[in-house]
Amino acid sequence: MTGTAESSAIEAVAHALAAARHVAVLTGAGVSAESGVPTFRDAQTGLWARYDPMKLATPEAFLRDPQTAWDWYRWRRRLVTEVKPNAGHKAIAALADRVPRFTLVTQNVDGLHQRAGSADVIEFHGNLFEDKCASCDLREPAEPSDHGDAPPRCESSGEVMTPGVVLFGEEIPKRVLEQSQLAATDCDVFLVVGTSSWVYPAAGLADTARGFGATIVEINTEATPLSETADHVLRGPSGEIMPALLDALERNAGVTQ
Ligand code: BJW
Repeated sequence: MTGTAESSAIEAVAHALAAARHVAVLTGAGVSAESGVPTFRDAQTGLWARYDPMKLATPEAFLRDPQTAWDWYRWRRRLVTEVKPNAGHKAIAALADRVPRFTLVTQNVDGLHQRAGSADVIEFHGNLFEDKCASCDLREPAEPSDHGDAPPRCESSGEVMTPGVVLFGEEIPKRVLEQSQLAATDCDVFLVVGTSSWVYPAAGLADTARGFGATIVEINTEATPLSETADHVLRGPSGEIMPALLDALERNAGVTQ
């Protein structure tokens, strides 16, 4: 049991999960923090201490200084290949098998949910291991390359490519947005795990879910704009809270069988 969230709050959420027909989960960078992937708020470490990640994740950064933007994304690609999914990712993957219907929407681009065993993950902000051309829409798997290598250019348009992620000011792919909104309107419990709930339209999914009657649960180490309105707030690291929730759900199932 985690020493942070109240055990009564964990039991209450487990109870809601046990009764749910459809559980939807929205995750953010905090879920990968315990694997060693810095969050956006914490990302100004070491080599990158001088840079604001929120400014690097923009089309303007790629226009102004593509080399620096690419060096940052290549550094992150390398980092992510060197880390492993943590107990939070694994508990989310296991939760999918404990409820009748399950949807996982992640803002993360690191592929760690899939490596933990989650299937059909909706990648709201795309995937770090693709390159895309903003000019002709060509997408291709990322070539392994190093810090300092020239930014990749599209073989069709000749333009500098960007990683296959959704940068600030870019549109969320239509199908991804529709699938996520559909899950938010249909679920009975909406878990919001390890996200600052600042970045839209992802942050708006909790409002949609609430509007359609879902129980909203926030799992986060810190307060966020969602904390005030969530039905339950489980304060603590997702690598502790998610396994504790899963255990409580199993106990609940044992009692009701
Ligand atoms: C833990 C933990 C542990 C730590 N356990 N927890 C409405 C109002 C105002 C502005 C807008 C609006 N609608 C749209 C906008 C503009 C903008 C926006 O939202 N700006 C805000 C900053 C205000 N949105 C956009 O630009 C979006 N596009 C758009 O709206 O397009 C419209 C359009 C229409 C038609 C034509 C064209 C356009 C796109 C947003 C794309 C965001 N992209 C990024 C980069 C992705 C690629 C990459 O990874 O590099 O996505 S930015 C960055 O933020 C990344 C993340 O996915 C996203 C969210 O961050 P996240 O995951 O919440 O991380 P952090 O670091 O912020 O928080 C971590 C949390 O974890 C913290 O709360 C910690 O406490 C917690 N934590 N350890 C549990 N162990």
